[in-house]
Amino acid sequence: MALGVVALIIGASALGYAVYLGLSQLPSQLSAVTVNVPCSTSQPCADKTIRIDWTLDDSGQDRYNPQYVTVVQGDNLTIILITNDTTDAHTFTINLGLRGFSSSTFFQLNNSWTGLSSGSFITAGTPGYNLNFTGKPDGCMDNNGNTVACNTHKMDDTANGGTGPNGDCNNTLENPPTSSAPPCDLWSVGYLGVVNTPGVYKFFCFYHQKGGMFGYITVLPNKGFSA
Ligand SMILES: [Cu+2]
Repeated sequence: MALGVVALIIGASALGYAVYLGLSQLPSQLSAVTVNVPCSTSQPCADKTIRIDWTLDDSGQDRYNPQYVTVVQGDNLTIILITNDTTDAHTFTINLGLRGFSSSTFFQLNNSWTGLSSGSFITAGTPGYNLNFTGKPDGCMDNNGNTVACNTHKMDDTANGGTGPNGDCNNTLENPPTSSAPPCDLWSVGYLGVVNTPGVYKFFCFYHQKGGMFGYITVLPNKGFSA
């Protein structure tokens, strides 16, 4: 009996987790968290700048920090993607369903500087595969899903032996990466805009999604929001 109850609890939580990870709709557990803040698309609840760092987890895998972000329906979001990797390029890519757009529409920041690599999760010969980017990043998309010039910046790292704000990252691919070059401090900023559709939305790195570099933005329902 006790075993059965435990199994039931484990089963139920496993299901809840699967639902949470798999759907872009709000999990039932979170629907109860509905807030009531009067705001609209033209008068957002709050302006929130979300800083997303690239990091490595305990086993050396590429990850985002934070991986989970919670905002309120009607918040006005700006995303900063900061990557300080020695070898690999990273993106912040998210479906624009949280702004009420179709599932084929994406917002994307791209920190793929000259000299970086797409890494080992992209198959050679398929889009995005590049072991040594030779130009500044492209493929960025704005908050309406339109292609825009990437506004990626590189820190002036000359004092640390780097190549300066316009130089290459100088991280020639080694396998495994053992580059002694300094990490390449990159950042880009994108205006994501007012999130008007509650749900759980996955954001991911185009190059490392298969390796687990993804996270979720939860948009809590807001009774006080009007379009
Ligand atoms: Cu990545």
